[in-house]
Amino acid sequence: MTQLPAQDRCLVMGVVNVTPDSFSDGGQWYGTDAAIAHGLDLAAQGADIVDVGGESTRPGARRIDEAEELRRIGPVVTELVRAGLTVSIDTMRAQVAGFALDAGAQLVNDVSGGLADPDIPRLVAAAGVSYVVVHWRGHSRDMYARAVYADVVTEVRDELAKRVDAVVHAGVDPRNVVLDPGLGFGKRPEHNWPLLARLSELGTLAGGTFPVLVGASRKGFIGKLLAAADGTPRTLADRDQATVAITALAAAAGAWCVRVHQVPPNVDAVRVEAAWRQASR
Ligand code: PMM
Repeated sequence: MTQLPAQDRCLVMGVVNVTPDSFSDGGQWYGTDAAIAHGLDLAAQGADIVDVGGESTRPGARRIDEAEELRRIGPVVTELVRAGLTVSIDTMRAQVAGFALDAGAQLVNDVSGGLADPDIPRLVAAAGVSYVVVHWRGHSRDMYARAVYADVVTEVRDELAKRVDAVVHAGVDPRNVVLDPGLGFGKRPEHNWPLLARLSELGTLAGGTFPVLVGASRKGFIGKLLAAADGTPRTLADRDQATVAITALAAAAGAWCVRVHQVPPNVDAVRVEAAWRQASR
């Protein structure tokens, strides 16, 4: 893979949500200055990549318009690239991806895998950057209506394979494709665990082998697993330890990168996993 940091360990992508309403850290880094400072902090804490997003995809979220998304991410992407960070743009819109690529972003993270805006793959192809193709069945507003699976791992693999065919057909170099099972996107808690448990199968499909990105950080299925005796989900702030556990297990299963909100303990986890793996050679 070109242009992205190369490490002999799973990479860590830090999340910069420039949104007032993301489920995981809604509003905390909403203003331009706060978001830039947060991105710089994440990089200083060891994030290999920072992922900048301006549109919340929380369950039930309604879309914002393109001008608003651009207004949110524009100065943040520009400033973080200028500071020398490896920047990923988290968007489902070609205009937004195009802006970020012109500003120097090195990765497009499209949670719709090219389904929401079919112009994204062409842009990615022209820029020659990496493209995260996430498994997705539709917008957040009513995504649970589509969370129906007979065999979630097989269906996610088959649907991702179709997306890989489509984006490669649109010109994306297969060597630049990264796959993501899309934890929580049109998936109920019980759908996410088999995808994690069989992570090593997800990267091999459509006749190729692809790096896999895992975005489990603070998600609802962790909150449900760790719910109190009365069923109250574990609070967002107290899901980071379990996120770190998933990071270690995902790295051991061969994940290329984990997307997380709290960087330091996840960097420790991938370093532990790398030392463990190297010692076993
Ligand atoms: N999850 C969210 C947003 N972007 N991108 C990728 N590649 N994979 C994910 O699982 C993913 C994502 C939603 O979480 P957030 O509100 O914490 O950003």
